[in-house]
Amino acid sequence: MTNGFLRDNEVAPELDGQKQGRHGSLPTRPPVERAVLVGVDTPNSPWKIEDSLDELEQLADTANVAVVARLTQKLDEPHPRTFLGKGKLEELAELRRSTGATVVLFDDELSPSQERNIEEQLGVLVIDRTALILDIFARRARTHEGKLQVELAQLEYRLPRLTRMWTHLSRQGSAGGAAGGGVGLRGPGETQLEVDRRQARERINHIKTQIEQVRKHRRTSRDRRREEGFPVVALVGYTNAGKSTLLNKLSGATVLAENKLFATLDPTTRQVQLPGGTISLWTDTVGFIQKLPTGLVAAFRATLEEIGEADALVHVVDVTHENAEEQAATVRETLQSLDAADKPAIIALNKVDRLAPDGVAERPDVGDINPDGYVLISAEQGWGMDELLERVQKLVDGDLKEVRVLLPYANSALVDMFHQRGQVLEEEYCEDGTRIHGLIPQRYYPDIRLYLNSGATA
Ligand SMILES: Nc1nc2c(ncn2[C@@H]2O[C@H](COP(=O)(O)OP(=O)(O)OP(=O)(O)O)[C@@H](O)[C@H]2O)c(=O)[nH]1
Ligand SMILES: [Mg+2]
Repeated sequence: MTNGFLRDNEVAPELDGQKQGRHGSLPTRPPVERAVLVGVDTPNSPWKIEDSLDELEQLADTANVAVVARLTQKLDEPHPRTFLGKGKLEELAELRRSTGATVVLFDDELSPSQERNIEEQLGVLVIDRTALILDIFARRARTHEGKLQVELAQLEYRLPRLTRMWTHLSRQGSAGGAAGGGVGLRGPGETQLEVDRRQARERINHIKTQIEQVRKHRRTSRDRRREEGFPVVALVGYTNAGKSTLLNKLSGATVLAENKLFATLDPTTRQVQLPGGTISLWTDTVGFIQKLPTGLVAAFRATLEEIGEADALVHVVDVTHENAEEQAATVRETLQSLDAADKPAIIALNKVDRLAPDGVAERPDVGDINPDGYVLISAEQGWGMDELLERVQKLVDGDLKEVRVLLPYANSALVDMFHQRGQVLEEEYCEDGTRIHGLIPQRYYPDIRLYLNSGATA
């Protein structure tokens, strides 16, 4: 199914389909791979190594891989050839043997040659964080666009690594995954390798063209939404923060929400009515994660354009997570890389139902992305929803603008709007309509522009 590194295609397709259910959740089945996790602790990494490995373990769990051991090394910088130091690599080989692990997961992206060197020494499959995330993405993608994006990212990731894959496959064929045999077998595979490279490049170009088409289509539907004047709110945040749960609560949607990383991959948009009566469109998007390689962010650019086009952002933070601050920082950085850091934004501190009664006072400093306020919410319990929506309404309404208008009686809805959403300072009923002097939110300015009456006083 995933065309991935990890053996998930051992499940019969009909069983797989059955268990996916209507939300497309992943079937739970016994893990087929056993992994050792490996992390390098460098001075400039913002996360504690154990926290980062905890997250890697969650990723492994999501990919249905059981973790049997961990290994870390403190280094000023990773070793250019083998990522770990020589002694540590030997220790890893021993640990791998004694635990019977079938795969070794590295917490950072490895260069193709590092991967090859480590694999040669260990004799088992070596997977880095990027490949693991790609594997999960491949399982999660449901829409045509999502699948295209994942396939493109996978192909681009694999192209420089094709030699290594061939070595691995040859080994599997000859010695059942045991070390040895790789070097000798590389010769006959060489021509095939060239063919594969060319095919991969052709496929990459083909997918790029297709993605461009989907993108155009998306742009058209976004333009239409814009013409219809619905403000667009994008839910952003770290994976597992509760974005989908929030969208479900607010809109009655049934987006898959579960305690797994990257539950959401394809964006979903639903209508949410704001307190002032405005219909807004909320888009739930892929969650962010630390060490998400720039290549992968780029692959999701089309999807993330939804964020770029949004009128306002709601940054959902799992305030109960030990690394809430680090997670929020990652989200800020990712938004910066998407040029979306100065959009009007509200920070929704979620899962407050899990905090001890006095826990709110200890809430972590999650910084801000141009914040227009913090709201404490529980998406699951529905707490804080009114306040959140009230703030979003203010955000999409924009600043107040002073105007003098003469609104025709035939257009009484505009008078109502003025009273509900703006502030009426003076009002007078005249022969040809209602004269109003007052303040209205920026957002409604286009509606009344026709009736501006600059000279006369109300
Ligand atoms: N206790 C509690 N749990 C919550 C709350 N909101 C979400 N959760 C749980 O947190 C987990 C993740 O929720 P999701 O809504 O899937 O998170 P997400 O941000 O959409 O995650 P991705 O799609 O993976 O990026 C689920 O198990 C939810 O039930 C909340 O307010 N309180
Ligand atoms: Mg989600």
